[in-house]
Amino acid sequence: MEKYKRILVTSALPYANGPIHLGHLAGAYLNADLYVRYQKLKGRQIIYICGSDEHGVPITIAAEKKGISPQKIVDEFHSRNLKAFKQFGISFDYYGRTSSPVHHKTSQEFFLNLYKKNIFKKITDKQLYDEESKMFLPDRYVKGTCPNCSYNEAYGDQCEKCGSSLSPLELIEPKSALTGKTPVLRETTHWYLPLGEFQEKLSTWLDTKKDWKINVLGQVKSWLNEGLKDRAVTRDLTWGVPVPLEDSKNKVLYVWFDAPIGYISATREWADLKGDPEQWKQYWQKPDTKLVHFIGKDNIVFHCIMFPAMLMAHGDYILPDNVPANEFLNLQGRKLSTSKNYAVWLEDYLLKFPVDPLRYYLSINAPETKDADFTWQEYMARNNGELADILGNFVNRTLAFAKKHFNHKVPSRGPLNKMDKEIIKILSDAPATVGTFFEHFTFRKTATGFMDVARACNKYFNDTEPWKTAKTDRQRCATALNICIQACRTLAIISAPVIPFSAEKIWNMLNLEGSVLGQCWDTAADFVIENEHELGDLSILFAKFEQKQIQGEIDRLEKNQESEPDKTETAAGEKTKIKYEDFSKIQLKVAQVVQAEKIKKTDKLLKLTLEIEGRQRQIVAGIAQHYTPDEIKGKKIVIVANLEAVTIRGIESNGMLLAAEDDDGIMSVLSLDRDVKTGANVK
Ligand code: B3M
Ligand code: ZN
Repeated sequence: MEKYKRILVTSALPYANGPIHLGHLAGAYLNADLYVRYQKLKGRQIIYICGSDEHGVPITIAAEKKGISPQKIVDEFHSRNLKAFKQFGISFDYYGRTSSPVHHKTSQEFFLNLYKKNIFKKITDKQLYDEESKMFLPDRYVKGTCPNCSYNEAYGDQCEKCGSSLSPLELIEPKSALTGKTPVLRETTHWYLPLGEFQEKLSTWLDTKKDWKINVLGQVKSWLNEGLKDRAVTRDLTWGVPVPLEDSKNKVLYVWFDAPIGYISATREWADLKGDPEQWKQYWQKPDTKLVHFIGKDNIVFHCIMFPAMLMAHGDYILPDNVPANEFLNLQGRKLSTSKNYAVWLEDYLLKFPVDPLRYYLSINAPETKDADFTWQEYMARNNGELADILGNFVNRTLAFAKKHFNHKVPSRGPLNKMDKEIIKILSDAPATVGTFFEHFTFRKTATGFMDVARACNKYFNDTEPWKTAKTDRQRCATALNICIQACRTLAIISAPVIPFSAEKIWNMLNLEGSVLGQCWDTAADFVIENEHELGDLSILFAKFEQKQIQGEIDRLEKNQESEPDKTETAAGEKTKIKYEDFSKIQLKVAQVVQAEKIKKTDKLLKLTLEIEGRQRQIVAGIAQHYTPDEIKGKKIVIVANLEAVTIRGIESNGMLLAAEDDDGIMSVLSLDRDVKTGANVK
C-alpha cells in the first residue's frame, strides 16, 4: 500500500435490463464492498464507484421484448438495482449511469482523443443486415449455430454454451433475433481499435502483475498467446453514445468502449457533487492511486486487455493495479439461468430474509478461484451453526452475564492468568491476520478469520467458567468478563466489513459512542472500554432459521430445474458414500503424454495425445491455465480410461486425467514417483 496514497475501487456496471441476483453479488459487488469497508476502517483514502450500464444490445432487446422504450427499461432498473444494492449494504460512494450527459461527453471526448491520434483503423466491410427490420445485426441481434460446439442458440458476440467469443459472421446459419429472417450482407464502415498494435505493451505491463489471481492471469495469457485482433468500437445502432464524427450517422460507440469509460464519468460526477470538480483527476491520473476493478470472469478480457489498451492509447490515465475477478456462483448444484428464472433475486431475498447471513455465506463461499455453489441448506447451516451459535451466542452470553452479575456494567480486570493471556494474544493478532486476507483479496478467509476469533472467545468463556467463579472468586470472574466484553468490541470491528448491520448492533449493545464504521481497524483489539461503563440493551443478533423458512425457496428452484446440472457434489464438496463395487467400475490407468497443444479460442483446454501400452489415445484436459504444453509433455499421468467419449469444442476426448485442485486454485496433475509402464492399473 505504501506506494499508493489513495484507492479507487470499481465494480462492473450491471446492465440495467433486469434485477440483481446472487450471481451478481458474489461476482463483483460483495467482494468489492468488503474491500472498501475494510480500507475505510484502515483509515485509507478510498472511493467506490459503480453505476448502471445502460447501453448495448442487451438493453434494446429487453426493451423490444417488453414493447417499451430502452429509456423506460433503464430508468426502472437503475433505481431498482441501486435501491437493492443499498439495502444489501453495498457502500458505493457514487452510482452513476451511462445515459447521463457527463458520460456521453466523457466517452465522446475519449473517442475523439484516440481518433485525433490516428489510433483507429477505419474499415469498410460486409456485415449482416436484416432487410425486414431495416437494420444491421450486431452482437446479440443475431443468433445461430456456434462454429466451435454446434450449440444452435449462440449469439453474435458469444456462445453461452462453450464460452467462446464470436463475431456475427462466424455463426453458422445466422438468423435475425428480431424477425427470425436470414440476414443478407451489406457494406458498412466502422472504427476499429487495433489491439494487435498494443500486444507488446500489454504483455510487458501484464508481466509485472505477478500477484494477480491465477484464474485471471490464465485467461489473459491465453488471449495474448492467440494474438490480439482488431476490435470494432462502433456499431450501427441508434441507442448508445453517438459517434462524434461527421460521417457517422446512426452509429454509436460499442457498449464495451463506452461502459468502462463509465467508471471515469461516474468519478467526475462524484467530484462535481462534492463541489470539487477537479478531484476526479487525482483518482484517475495520479500514479499514486491504486485502481482495482472487481468483475466476474466473463468480463476479464475487457478489463485486462481492451480497456487498458484504450487507457494506454489515451495516455492521461493510470492502469489498474489489480483486477481480482471472480468465477461464477452456481445455485443448488446447477447453473444460474435468468431466462429460466433459475436464480435467487436480491429484491425477493430482501423481502424475506435478513442481510448479514447472506453476506456472510456469500463471503465464506465466494467463487474466488473456482465456481462455487449456493445452497439454501448450507446458508441455513452457516447462519444457525456459526453466526447464531458461535458469534451470536458469545456476545449474548457475555452481555447477559454482565447484566445479571455486574449490574449491567463493565467489571474491572485483576491479574491475568494463562488463559487470559492466550485469548488476549488471539485478539491482538486478529486485526493484522484478518487484515491481510482483505489486502490479498482472499475474502473467504476474512469471514472464517473473524469467526475463528469468535470461536476462541466462546471457548474462553466456557473454559473460564464465570458462572462458577461468580460465587467462588469474584475477581477472577470480573477479569474474564472484562476480557469478554472487550472481545465483543474487537469482534464488532473485525466483522464489520462482512456483517456490517450485525456489527453495528453489537456496537449498540455495548453502548459505545458513534458507529462501528467510524472505528480504527488497527486498534480494534485495544482494551479501551472503561471499568464501570454502562452496557446497552440486549437484543438477538442472529435468529435461527427453520427448515420451513427455506423449504419454499428450495421447492421453487426445483420447479425451475430445466437448467442443466452442473455438479454432483454437496455444497461442502462432499460426495455421498459409495460401495467398493461402484468404485471398481472406474478403470484408472497410467498413461504418458506424448503430445500436447492448446485448443484455440479457449483459456483452459489442452489437447493431449497419450500413449498407453503402445496405443495412442486423445483426451481434452482443463489444465491450460496451470500447465504449458511443454510442461506436461513426457509426464506419466493417471487417467480414467473407461469414461465414455465426449466431444469438447469439436474435439473428441477419450478419458480424463486426474488432478488435484485446492481452494487457492493451485492445480497439480497426479503423477507417479516410480517409473511404471503405461497401461498399469491404478487402484
Ligand atoms: N455491463 C456487465 C456484464 O457483462 C457489463 C459490465 C460493464 S463494466 C464496464 O454483465
Ligand atoms: Zn459454442
